[in-house]
Amino acid sequence: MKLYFAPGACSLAPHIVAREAGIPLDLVKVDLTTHRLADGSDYYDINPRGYVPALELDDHALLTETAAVVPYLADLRPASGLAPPAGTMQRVRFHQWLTFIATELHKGFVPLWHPETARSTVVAATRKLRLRFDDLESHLDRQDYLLGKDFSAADAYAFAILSWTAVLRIDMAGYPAITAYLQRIAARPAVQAALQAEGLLRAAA
Ligand SMILES: N[C@@H](CCC(=O)N[C@@H](CS)C(=O)NCC(=O)O)C(=O)O
Repeated sequence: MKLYFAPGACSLAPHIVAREAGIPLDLVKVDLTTHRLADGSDYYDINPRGYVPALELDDHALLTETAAVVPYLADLRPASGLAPPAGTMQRVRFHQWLTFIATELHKGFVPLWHPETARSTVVAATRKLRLRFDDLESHLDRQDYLLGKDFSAADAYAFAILSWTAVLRIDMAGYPAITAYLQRIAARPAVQAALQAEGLLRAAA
């Protein structure tokens, strides 16, 4: 399987899940400015939508949409416990979180990435994100992970997206539970390995 990714993008979520589940992946880096691969080939020829993540299966089928790719990978290794079994209420909660992350957090950040976004739009988008952070903060104040005491694939997605607060220098001082949550996830060996592979860890001095 091949994962088309960009360092620190939402593709970090399936990357972490694959490492947590012990699924080997070929990582293929996409330059999201030029939409080209390292060998110069046009990424639009692989994924006409132009975005990452895209997961190419061994039969060359292409899967996109983080909220679909993440559970797909988790379900390949049920014993990993990264996704609750189908038909359970926890599974419903799992999809509820994946959708919340995709639509309320992931897409909520989009205006903040573009330098040309009007100041008023940045203010409105940040205000909306903070409302979502407030909600998440009270949830994570009561439990270590989104689904309870155990890490799941939804946490990998939340980690990838919430890590953007550091890159965008969003003040998280009012969110100690979210901050501790991100630190807890960052400390996981599989997460460290994914960050290392994406070139996101500073080399030790
Ligand atoms: N609907 C897609 C959106 C993925 C997405 O927004 N990817 C961003 C990086 S986090 C991207 O590749 N942007 C570049 C582009 O759209 O050309 C998903 O949920 O996976």
